[in-house]
Amino acid sequence: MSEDMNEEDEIILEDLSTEELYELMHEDLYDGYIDEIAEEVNEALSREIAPYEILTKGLVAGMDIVGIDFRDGILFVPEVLMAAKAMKAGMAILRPLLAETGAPSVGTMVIGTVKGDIHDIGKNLVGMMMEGAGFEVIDIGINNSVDDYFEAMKQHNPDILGMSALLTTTMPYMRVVIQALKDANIRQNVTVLVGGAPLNDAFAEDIEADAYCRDAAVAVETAKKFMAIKRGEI
Ligand code: B1M
Repeated sequence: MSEDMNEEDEIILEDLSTEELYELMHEDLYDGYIDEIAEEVNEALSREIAPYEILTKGLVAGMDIVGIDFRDGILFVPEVLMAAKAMKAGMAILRPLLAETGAPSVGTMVIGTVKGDIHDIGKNLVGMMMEGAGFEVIDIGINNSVDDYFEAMKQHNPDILGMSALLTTTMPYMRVVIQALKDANIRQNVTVLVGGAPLNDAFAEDIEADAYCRDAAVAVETAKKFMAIKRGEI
């Protein structure tokens, strides 16, 4: 997609407008250029652009383009993995800044991707944003069975259980986890929030989750709302 490395090397980031910088980030994410993405995120930060804007307009928008070409058979798994690595490099720079609120913990969340599913970028993003909003986040990673969720809940007694699924074949596992919570008579102890590209409100309602969260910002808002209800504030 982008020019060869020599031409790429000639680009002087400081000379680019912010829109051009975002476009370059989209291209470099597409090409899986880890170092370049890190430099571009740092350049954006040096312009005092809010970390959340860099995340959404630079990284997430770039990953959307990767997703479309993956769907259309233009990109394949190895290239998408490289793009994912570049995205993670950018997110690693932004993570502490997004989490830098200094606020006391407003609640605890256990979050993990469900069994059979190894997608973790969206989940990581939700975790970062939740930390940024003052939540204590326990990220239990990918491919989680009912037992994994139960173990984490036993250990951390969270206010919120977050589940992520990116595949139409793995999203039904959320129902399995919620049913297991009911069977163990602990469903009422935790707010269950679910998210991931193939989900929607109707699915969340059908599986009896407390809410579907379209993106990380909605996850934060929704979690805060449920915490306020729990504390009897609304
Ligand atoms: Co996969 N993949 N993938 N993939 N992959 C999708 C999901 C797909 C839609 C691509 C496509 O066809 N267009 C498609 C699923 C189709 C379907 O099920 N209908 C797909 C497929 C088919 C597959 C494989 C089966 C491919 C194969 O092997 N043949 C395979 C499955 C592996 C497995 O899990 N068992 C596979 C593998 C991979 C990679 C390993 C190469 C890589 C994952 C790397 C990683 O995550 N470490 C990958 C990627 C990167 C993608 C796409 C391109 C990008 C996903 C992503 O990171 N998006 C994706 C296409 C797409 O979604 N556009 C695709 C960016 C991220 C910020 O968004 O994850 O949606 P998202 O998260 C958002 C919201 O959804 C929400 O907030 C996040 C932030 O705003 N959210 C939550 C997510 N989780 C939440 C949890 C919450 C709340 C909100 O809890 C409270």
